[in-house]
Amino acid sequence: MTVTLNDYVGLQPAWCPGCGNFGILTALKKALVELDIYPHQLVIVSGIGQAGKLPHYLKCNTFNSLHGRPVPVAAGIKMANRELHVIAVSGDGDGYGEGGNHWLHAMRRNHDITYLVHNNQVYALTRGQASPTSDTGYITGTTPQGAPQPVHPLAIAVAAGASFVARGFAGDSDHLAGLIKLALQNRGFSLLDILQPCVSFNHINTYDWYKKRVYKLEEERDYNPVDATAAFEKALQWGDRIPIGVLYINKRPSIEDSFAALKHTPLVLQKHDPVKVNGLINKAL
Ligand SMILES: Cc1ncc(C[n+]2csc(CCOP(=O)(O)OP(=O)(O)O)c2C)c(N)n1
Ligand code: SF4
Ligand SMILES: [Mg+2]
Repeated sequence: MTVTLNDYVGLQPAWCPGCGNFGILTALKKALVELDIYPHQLVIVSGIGQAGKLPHYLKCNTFNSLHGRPVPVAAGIKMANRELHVIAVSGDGDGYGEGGNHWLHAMRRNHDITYLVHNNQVYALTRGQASPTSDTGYITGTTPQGAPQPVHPLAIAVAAGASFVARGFAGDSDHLAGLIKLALQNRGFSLLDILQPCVSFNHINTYDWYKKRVYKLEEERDYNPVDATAAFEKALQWGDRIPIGVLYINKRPSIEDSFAALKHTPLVLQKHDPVKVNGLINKAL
């Protein structure tokens, strides 16, 4: 038996018609089916926002955490049971704003999780305020004089030593599915920033706006994603041309690989000895 798209059918999405999140949901399901990952082998953890609703629309193990908090929950799940595939899902506000500190240190520690960030450059659920990735000068109710300069999430990821850094576009779900597959296959922290048009609140960064600018890195013959300096340069590129594809690969042991206690048996299957645990706690006090 193999996994089919039907195995993943969840609730009916409540996103606006035309929302970029649909392209991401389609790509994710395609990637899971092509990798033959069964719903019971997968946990998707999300935060709060339009992106945070994604796990509701799939039938698998899910955990809807707090705003900005999916990464620590996902990291804990992976530490407890490294046999599971663990995906964390955020919006740009959830991931790079409220959850920025968790994101930064999870990349540095190299937790073996895949992080999908639906980047619509706006706080969509709360009706259109500026987010950390809103372009300079972007006017909203909270930024009447225009937003300050945005963060460059991929540059931060390269600097923090994430082991896989990529960008996809919700308007090209086949290409995006390929990137999700690569992210899931990487053993370590995989950041996949996804350009996701919000048709209701972001009337600047539209499908057309992105389509005119995105280009695929794999079509650049001499681009080498293991070169950190080249990756950093690409990660800062934003404006007339925006690269999508795999920007950076930094093969190194994940934190789970570094713990001797996790090497052979997942923590969840190990025998719990309360006497030993109490002894350790008393020693630490
Ligand atoms: C601690 C906390 N602060 C603020 C909020 C209100 N809030 C809910 S969603 C959201 C922004 C979501 O933006 P983003 O993460 O970009 O997701 P999107 O809706 O754009 O997908 C905010 C500020 C909250 N729920 N919890
Ligand atoms: S408000 Fe924007 S992000 Fe939210 S469902 Fe509608 S189009 Fe999508
Ligand atoms: Mg957003």
